[in-house]
Amino acid sequence: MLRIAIQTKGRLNEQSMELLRDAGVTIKEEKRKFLMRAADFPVEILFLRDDDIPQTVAMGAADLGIVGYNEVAEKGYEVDVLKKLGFGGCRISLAIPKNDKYEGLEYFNGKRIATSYPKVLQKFFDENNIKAEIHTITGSVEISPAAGLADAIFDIVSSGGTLVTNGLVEVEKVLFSEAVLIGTPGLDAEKMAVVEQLMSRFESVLTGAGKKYLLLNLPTAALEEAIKILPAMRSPTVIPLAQSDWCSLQTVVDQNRLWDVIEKLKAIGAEGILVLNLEKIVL
Ligand code: PRT
Ligand code: ZN
Repeated sequence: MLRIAIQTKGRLNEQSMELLRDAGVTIKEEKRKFLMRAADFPVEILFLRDDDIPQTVAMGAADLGIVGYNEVAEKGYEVDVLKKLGFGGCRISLAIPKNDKYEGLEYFNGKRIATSYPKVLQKFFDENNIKAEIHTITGSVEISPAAGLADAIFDIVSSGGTLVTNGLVEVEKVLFSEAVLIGTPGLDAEKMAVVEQLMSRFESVLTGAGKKYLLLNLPTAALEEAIKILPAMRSPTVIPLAQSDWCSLQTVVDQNRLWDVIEKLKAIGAEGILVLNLEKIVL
């Protein structure tokens, strides 16, 4: 039985559960315990604080874990980073009071920096020959400068809203992070087989994410033009319609190209365009 550790609650919990569910690993939500057996796959889910996931996986108390790469980098335990999971994107950045003049990293020499990521920051400063005082705090790092506890901060940024609210400005993006699947190094062959099955399911879910299924009718004369517009995985599926000079076309499109593709197809005569959600792509 494979054991996978995920965050109990917090920013990564929902999407970790969703990824597992989409990969066919489901648990009965109503009576949630800290360790639960999946109904349909040989996996147990262990719910932990995100801070504890790297160590738990390094020790082998869980075989796999889903956690922010930032936690993996800070904790420094020996784990295999098996897969980037495409959610929980953020960065850890240095930020300073917005009215301070910033001309480069030397700014930080002799300064006090508040952070929950002292190891990542120390490494960055060492690499750049900066000597600063790192103050490790948990909790609201962003209020430290205003409270007179620090000159600058090193903290997670995603939209940047928290920095603005606290009168700070991001000056150095040090580490980019997203949720990753980590594994205990040296899992035995039996467990590795299940890990690989699970990773291939994740791959299918992640490949489908951000994609839409497009169905439309098109004058057959415009087909060649349409194929140039459509970035299909191989080529689009074309089905003849009862009306002989028309056909139906089906394909997969990246969500961020969707409107561009639709507008171009309409311009060459496409009609009855349907956009459907796509759950998975099994490659
Ligand atoms: O209880 P537990 O210890 O499990 O959770 P936690 O409170 O330590 O972590 P949680 O749930 O807040 O975050 C879990 C993971 O989500 C982090 O380790 C990151 O990998 C990832 N993540 C993604 C974020 C953010 N985005 C994020 N914006 N984690 C925290 N933030 C915070 C940040 O600390 C800052 O206070 O959001 C604020 C900044 O957000 P913006 O959008 O205003 O820039
Ligand atoms: Zn935490």
